[in-house]
Amino acid sequence: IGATVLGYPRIGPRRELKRALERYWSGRIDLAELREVATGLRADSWRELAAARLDSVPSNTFSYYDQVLDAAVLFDAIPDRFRALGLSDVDTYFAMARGSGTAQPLEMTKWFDTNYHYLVPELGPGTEFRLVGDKPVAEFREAEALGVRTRPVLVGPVSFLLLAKPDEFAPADFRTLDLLDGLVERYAELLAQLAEAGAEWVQLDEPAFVGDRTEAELGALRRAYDQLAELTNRPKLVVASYFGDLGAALPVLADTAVEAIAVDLVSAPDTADRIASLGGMRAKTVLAGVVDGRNVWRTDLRAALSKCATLLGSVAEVSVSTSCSLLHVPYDLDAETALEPAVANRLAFAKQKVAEVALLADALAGGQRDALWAADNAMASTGGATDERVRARIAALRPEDAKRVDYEERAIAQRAQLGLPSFATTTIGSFPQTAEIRQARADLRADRIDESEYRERMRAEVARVIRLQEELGLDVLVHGEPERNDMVQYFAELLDGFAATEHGWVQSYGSRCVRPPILHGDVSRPAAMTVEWSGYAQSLTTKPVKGMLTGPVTILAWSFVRDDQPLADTARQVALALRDEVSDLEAAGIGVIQVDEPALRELLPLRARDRAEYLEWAVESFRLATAGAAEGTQIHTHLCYSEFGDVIEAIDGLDADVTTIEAARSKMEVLEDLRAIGFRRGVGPGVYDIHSPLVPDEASMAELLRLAADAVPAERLWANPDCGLKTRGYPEVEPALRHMVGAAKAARA
Ligand code: THG
Ligand code: ZN
Repeated sequence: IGATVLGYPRIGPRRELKRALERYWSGRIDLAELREVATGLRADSWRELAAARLDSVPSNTFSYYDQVLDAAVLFDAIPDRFRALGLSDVDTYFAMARGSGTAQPLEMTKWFDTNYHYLVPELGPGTEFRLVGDKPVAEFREAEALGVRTRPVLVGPVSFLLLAKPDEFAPADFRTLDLLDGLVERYAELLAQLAEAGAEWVQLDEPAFVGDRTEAELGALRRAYDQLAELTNRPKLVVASYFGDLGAALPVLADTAVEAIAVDLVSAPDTADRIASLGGMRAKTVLAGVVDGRNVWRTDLRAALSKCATLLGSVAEVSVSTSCSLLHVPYDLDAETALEPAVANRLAFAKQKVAEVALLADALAGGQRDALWAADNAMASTGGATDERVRARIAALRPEDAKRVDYEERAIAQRAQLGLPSFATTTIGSFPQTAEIRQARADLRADRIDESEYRERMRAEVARVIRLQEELGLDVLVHGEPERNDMVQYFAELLDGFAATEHGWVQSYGSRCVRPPILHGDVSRPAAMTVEWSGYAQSLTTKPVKGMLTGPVTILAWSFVRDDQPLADTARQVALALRDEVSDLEAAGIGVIQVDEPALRELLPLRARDRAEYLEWAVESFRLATAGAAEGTQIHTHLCYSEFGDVIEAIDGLDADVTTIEAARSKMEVLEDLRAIGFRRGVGPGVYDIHSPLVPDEASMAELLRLAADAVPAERLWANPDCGLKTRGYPEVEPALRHMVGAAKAARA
């Protein structure tokens, strides 16, 4: 294979696909126009990759929404509620992704430990896979017509089943893996079609095997690839893994007759040694993932080359590759014009990483190495800028800096200070981002208004949101966060040690993108970040206003983070900056402060053996950020986007006075987990699902509160929505909050 990448971004260098999708959904363009945009983006990528001298160019890495959804539709795993809509193929596909009428969309969940979300296929004992689509074959032919011979990429059959879930009708003993044999037969059919179309190689992604797997699951992997390898009419197979080490799955795959295995040597460098000691690998090609596919740093080319070289001699062929698909990084560093040269010089986005792969493959094949050394030497420095004051402060930390006085004592001080009722009502922080707010931000960016006009508009919005909350009768108010674009980007722009990009968009799900900030040096806080807004809001009301901060783990999870020091060290620096913000908020009269950690679960290591260490620094950094608060200051935290059962002890360890958590959809199951570990502090199990446009009625929320009161004493219960209201509109939010306040009153009575 020589030089390749496991996948490429697809949203478009200027988010062309995002715009086309949203126009198609709103009826402003037709399917032909959407297809034209997609065809153009695919052609551009293939040509670019071929011109960069990759020996093998991936195809079928394009998707209109998500590659797991693509696979489900390809094999006809379409739940009846979507078939019943009677829509065209493409609109059925979008209905599965986004819902339609009363048909709830497929569940969306995090793709391993990344900020990408995939759609969860729903399968049952009655699911009969049929090869009904031709996307991989059609895209292979499309590239052939452009003169590019590609390697179609598919989610592998075993990971597909492990990423899916039983549908609502499946019996309790149904396992999605029960469907393996039927699915493998369909993959065999597809492989035959691809071979006939002229594909020399096909890549099957099996990332599920970098997590802990049972013997039965490893057995399924063995069976699937024994069957596929045995086929006579098929292309050569690469089984790709990423985001970690294959562990016990490596010898399993080594013993099958697949031709190649792709391994992530960035997150699991020791895999190279394990490969050398496995006899089964001698006849195989190894795709050595030495160029980091999910972070933005330039590769240390000398180190990468010697890593590849250690494999020479113990396997049949070594190809140079990325550690995972480049889907997780922005397109092109050259599009950035405002980055400081000292930072830009350390970076590589997708296009630059492709060039690194090609350079490494050349050097490995014994070709010119001058270019390689020149590129390496041009890197200004390998590490981030250090700030001696930050270092000294961290060195001087003592264990008691992460400890508050006992909760019971704090609760007494807070009761005296805040005097809140049981079932106290609050919101999670953000109010709807209206068209006016977005317009003001766009006007500021385009210099149509100046900074002071922008601030005036935001203050007017804060005042409006405060008046609304007073009228609704909420107990703890928020300023509504109109001034924030994104809960991580906003803080990164105000902290030293971070850089922002102009075009560095990365797909989060479907047409939605984020622009992760780049954390490149020691982090510090040049000035207060939120005090002006929270202080202004507090000046307008006698009710307590809750200050709103994003926690250290979430700031790291949703940024590109320096890789020259342990994450725990970086987290501590961010925590200290937040600690100073907490103290400034207190000085400005803010007595309730929320520090959000929605990504606490997301960064949980994929293997159980690594989890305790992660949770220790994650919890410590939260405590460091919050433990400087006075005992009368009430610290809240908010968690969402995940099921929290497996980090429940860590949530307890955060020692927040109040924890608000997504619970409406799971009928308060999280309360059982909290009760089981003897959680004794304040809890706000979200009583309404903000992801749905439906306005919940008072009775249903009162019922949820009563349910909650069976698990947690009423005086420690809060009534709140299950997440921020940023993506909703006022026509839903106002009545929903009115009903929620009514439900709390009913529960009190
Ligand atoms: N911020 C960041 N990451 C996140 C979330 C977030 N990951 C998980 C979760 N929330 C869901 N993800 C998203 C990501 C993007 C958007 C909504 C939810 C979104 N993006 C705008 C778009 O694509 O149109 C762009 C926003 C902007 O202009 O900055 O709506 O909250 N970091
Ligand atoms: Zn949330």
